[in-house]
Amino acid sequence: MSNSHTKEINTQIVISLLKSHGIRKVITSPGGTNIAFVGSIQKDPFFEIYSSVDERSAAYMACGMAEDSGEPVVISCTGATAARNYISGLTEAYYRNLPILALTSTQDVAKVGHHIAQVTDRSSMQNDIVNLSVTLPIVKDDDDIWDCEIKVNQAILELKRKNGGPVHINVPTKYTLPFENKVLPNYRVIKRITKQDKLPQLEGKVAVFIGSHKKFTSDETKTLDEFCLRNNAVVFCDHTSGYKGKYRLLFSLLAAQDKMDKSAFKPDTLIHIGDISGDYPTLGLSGHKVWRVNEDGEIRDTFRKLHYVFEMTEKDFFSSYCGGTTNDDSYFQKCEDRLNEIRISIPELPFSNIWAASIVAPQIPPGSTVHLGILSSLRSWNYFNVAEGVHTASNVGGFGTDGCLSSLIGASLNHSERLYFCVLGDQAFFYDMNVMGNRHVGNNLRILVINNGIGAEFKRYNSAAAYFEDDADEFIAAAKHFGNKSPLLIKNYSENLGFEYLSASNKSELNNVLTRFVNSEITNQSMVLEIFTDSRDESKAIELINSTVKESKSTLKAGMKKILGQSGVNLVKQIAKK
Ligand SMILES: Cc1ncc(C[n+]2csc(CCOP(=O)(O)OP(=O)(O)O)c2C)c(N)n1
Ligand SMILES: [Mg+2]
Repeated sequence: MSNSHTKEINTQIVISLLKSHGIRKVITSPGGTNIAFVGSIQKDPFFEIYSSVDERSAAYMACGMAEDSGEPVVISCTGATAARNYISGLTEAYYRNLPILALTSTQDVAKVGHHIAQVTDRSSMQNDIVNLSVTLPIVKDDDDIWDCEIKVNQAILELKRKNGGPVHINVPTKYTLPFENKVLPNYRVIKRITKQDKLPQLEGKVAVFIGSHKKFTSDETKTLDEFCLRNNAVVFCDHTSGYKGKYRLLFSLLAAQDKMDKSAFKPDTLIHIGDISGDYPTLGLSGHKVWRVNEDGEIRDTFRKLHYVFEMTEKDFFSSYCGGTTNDDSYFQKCEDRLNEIRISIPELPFSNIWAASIVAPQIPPGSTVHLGILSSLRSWNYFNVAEGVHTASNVGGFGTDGCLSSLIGASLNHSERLYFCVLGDQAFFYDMNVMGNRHVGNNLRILVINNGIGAEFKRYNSAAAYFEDDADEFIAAAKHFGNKSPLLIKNYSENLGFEYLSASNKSELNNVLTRFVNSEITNQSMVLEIFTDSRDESKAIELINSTVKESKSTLKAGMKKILGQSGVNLVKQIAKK
């Protein structure tokens, strides 16, 4: 019985992370729902445990203990009205920034409101009792484990954040018995590093992943370039990342390869900066450990591998790691060489958004801006570079099909002497077309509409909707709306609003009108270029470009073995046979 612990994983995670963060002091109050926690720690010499029947008193004892020792103190109580009695002590802690972790146990929160004895609703907190309140799930799968790890780390880190203060974790139990004698598993610890802290050492191959990002200043670019030079690092970018420095790799083309072993290109440490990214393929190349750098200091675990969050500016972070003397750029060279090899091997693609991107992207005049519609257009253009001096953007904050043209036009009003391009699908165009009639619209717009008469995103060979084949057309991909690829609808609408209209239904027609469309001079009228494609060709083009590299089965197997080990390979084989 000595030192045995609960099988309930949510509580295991709390205990494991209390230990990892060095939190020892606990004041428990008697009850049934906190048996999982108290029964697990009561014989554990790591913890220093006190008992208090009165929860109000426990919370005030914690105030005194935390103030006197400078250490965080955990208070643990059960359901019924127990947690209500923490309120006065937590109020004291809140106004004095005392690090108290109120761990309130409960039956399954789904029972709230169903006249179940002892189940009370803890879903709303008074404004001035804790700085953060989280409720853990009962763990049923890996997603629940992840949810618990993040919430518990967040709560524990909040105890000391800024001036520090009380936090609340609500943890449900199923009264699971028996307890186990096995060693308590380790769960992922996330640490927050500020400018005052000692910085951890960078390990292994280093890549920087930039999500959508504000434009980089030349000073910021210089600092990131210096960081890469000193650490043999690379920068994974897409058209929303804004970085144009020396170590930029527009990596989607390599990352999207379905039949390639990409393990050699994965970093050991990935530095994550910027916001949301639509570069799905590169998001899959995260390597082993992720460090997030952002002044907001928030735990944003995009890759589910976060180990540190650096609450500081990117410039402070990157310049702090420029001490070394390495001048090695072998990682960058290796990535760039492979990327270039793939680029020149791209097979002949059918007439499609991707094919259009391959010929339009390189011809966008420097000094222009390009707005890319989500998801197909951004993905298509992420395979290809644009000239230096072309600014690219996409509405990846909310990934709406609804505002691409409006955002373009808003941007274009800033500089009437600059060209603003946009690439978007038919559904996105028809959604937002009224803005083309806005009276402020100038003659600096070039709008490329990929009209495939459907949400081709849902006709992709690797989309979940592919399961339904043609049955996806009517409602999932919403085919045949808006004139069903009418050759006149967009033409008449744009011309009546004073736009010049161009169109193409195949490669040679597009080649014929392209010079006009990418003319670097501002002409008298803004332009619309509508291209008519077929969603089957759209899907085929993605499939073809994603299998530009065709590695032999044995190379792939060797790569898989490197990542998964022999037992992992066997497991994959078994699953594949089913
Ligand atoms: C406001 C909004 N509604 C729905 C969606 C879901 N959605 C994502 S892509 C897409 C289809 C877009 O079709 P289209 O603009 O024709 O581009 P295509 O995929 O055909 O290139 C839809 C409906 C969304 N992202 N935003
Ligand atoms: Mg479409």
